[in-house]
Amino acid sequence: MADLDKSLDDAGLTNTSVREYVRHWADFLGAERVEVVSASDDARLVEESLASGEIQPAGEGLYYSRSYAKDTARSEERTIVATSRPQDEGVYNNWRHSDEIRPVVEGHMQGALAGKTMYVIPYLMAPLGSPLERFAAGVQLTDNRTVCLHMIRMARVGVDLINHLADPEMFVRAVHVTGDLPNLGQGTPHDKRYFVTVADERTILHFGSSYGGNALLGKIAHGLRQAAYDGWASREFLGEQFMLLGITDKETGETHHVCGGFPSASGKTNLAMTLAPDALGERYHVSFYGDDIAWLWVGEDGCLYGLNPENGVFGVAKDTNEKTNPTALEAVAPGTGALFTNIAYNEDTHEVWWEGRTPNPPEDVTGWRDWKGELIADRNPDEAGEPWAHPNSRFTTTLANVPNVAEDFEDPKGVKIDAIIFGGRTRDREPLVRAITDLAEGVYDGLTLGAEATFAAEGVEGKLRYDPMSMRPFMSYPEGAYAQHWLDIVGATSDQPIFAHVNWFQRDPEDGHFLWPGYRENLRALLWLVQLKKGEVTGRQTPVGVVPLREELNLEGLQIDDGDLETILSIDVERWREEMDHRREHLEQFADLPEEIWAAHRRVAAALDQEATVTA
Ligand code: OXD
Ligand code: MN
Repeated sequence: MADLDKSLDDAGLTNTSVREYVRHWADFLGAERVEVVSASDDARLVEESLASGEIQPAGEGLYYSRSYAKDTARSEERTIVATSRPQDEGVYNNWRHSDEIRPVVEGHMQGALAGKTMYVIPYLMAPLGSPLERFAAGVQLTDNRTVCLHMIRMARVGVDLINHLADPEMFVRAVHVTGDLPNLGQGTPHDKRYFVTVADERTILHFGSSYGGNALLGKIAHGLRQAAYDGWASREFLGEQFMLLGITDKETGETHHVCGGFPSASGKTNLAMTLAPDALGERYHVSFYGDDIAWLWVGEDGCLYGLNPENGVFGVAKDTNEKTNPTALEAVAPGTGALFTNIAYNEDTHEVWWEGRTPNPPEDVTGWRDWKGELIADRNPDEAGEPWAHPNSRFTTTLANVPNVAEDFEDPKGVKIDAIIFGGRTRDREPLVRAITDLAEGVYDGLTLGAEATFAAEGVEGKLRYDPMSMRPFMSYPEGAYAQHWLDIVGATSDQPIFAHVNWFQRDPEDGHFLWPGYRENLRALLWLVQLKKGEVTGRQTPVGVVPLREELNLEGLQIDDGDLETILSIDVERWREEMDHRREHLEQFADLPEEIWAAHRRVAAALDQEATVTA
């Protein structure tokens, strides 16, 4: 491309390593034009995207886009972690040798941008100046303008961010090509999609999708897979699919920070964005840091620190409403610049709707189209019950739009982490909260995290689908080494965070009602956990951790049945003993699991056996 240098000069891109990388790929992909994108280009890119019909207006400063119907979710089967080291193969990382897979994905990409613009998106995952800054830089190349709009909302984007890197070579090379979506054979034996992270080369090659989870390379591929690998290879940090929030006690002025992992459909975003329950709102304020990713490291003072490397929220729209997540609604209100994907859209009024937004869809269907673009009014009677929005429809909005975003959310120092929680949707066995002070038992608990399979296709109804630390789809190196890395990082702290397992989803076995009201009330369990960490309450030791005494839980203003409360604060020893066999089988898959983890498993199992004998 003759005028490439001129484009890069005009954009002020001075990092010569980045320029070389851009040149190589512009040639290889056959791009006709190259355009470097900064966040300040947003308004212009929005105008262009509206003009071309790639996005549509959805109210003042709100936008809507629809994806190709077979391209609406991450594809785990097509996602690969590649390196040149066979010993990097784990159970979940779908490892391939980079020599074998690189040519395949590059083969699909070669020449794919003929006649097209290649956008260059320099970004940082993590605020400028953080101790992990050198792992944060990346440059995404993409053929997709809507992806640029998402990236501007989800990451810190700008040429200035990569011109002055401490090591100009050290940026993630993130190449995204959408591909010819109707002709990629999605889900067939001839599937052409490949989502590859070449972790030891810090290179991401994604071909065949424009869906956020596959196409916003800063987020999952860099922020999670690559970061987890970097954190391990450098021995410096953990990159986890965790939310992060702060709880301020307005009486004492103290703030405590809680982060944690939840398998999908277990309420992570709602918890991350929660507010205090009304009855406790005068005393406590909850602040939002992040809903999806946390990077954790040990600070010079020996405490564990955490930050959210993202700059936005890519949240599931379904079931977001005033009760489940009022802050999310504010974060996508008019004027926020939010971008919706695959919800229902009214082409006359520019309104949007998704299942769960209100109990029923709009009564007057005039102008409404479903996520596939079909007019609702044209539906046959047998399609009447079909959802208007895709179940994985999304909103994309920047962190700064979240009304309770923490004042220090951009502080590069990160925040001190007081507690690490795990929680999967479980109908029985798991109490409201059980705290774990022992490091190996805490890591063991994370490794045996799971959520109940909800669809027959996913497994036996009610049986746990294990999702270690909620990282199953993002694991980039072997699980045994992952467990050891956790023991090493958290073990290097002098003031170790407390671990806990939470569950908002226990049900009455007879009538199925939820035993705990959930949503904003969940803060009560976290308040207790913070108090336990501070030694203000003692709880009751059980074989699987410390559970609250009922008088220790702050229940002010909450109506809850006594029997329900008793159940969610007790341990069903027999159900737990059944679970232990499944846990052992699950852990047995992992090579080189540290002996400390096995010892933790045996201790918990022995304590349960002991309890069973005492109560028999
Ligand atoms: C995910 C996401 O797929 O955060 O987990 O989008
Ligand atoms: Mn996620």
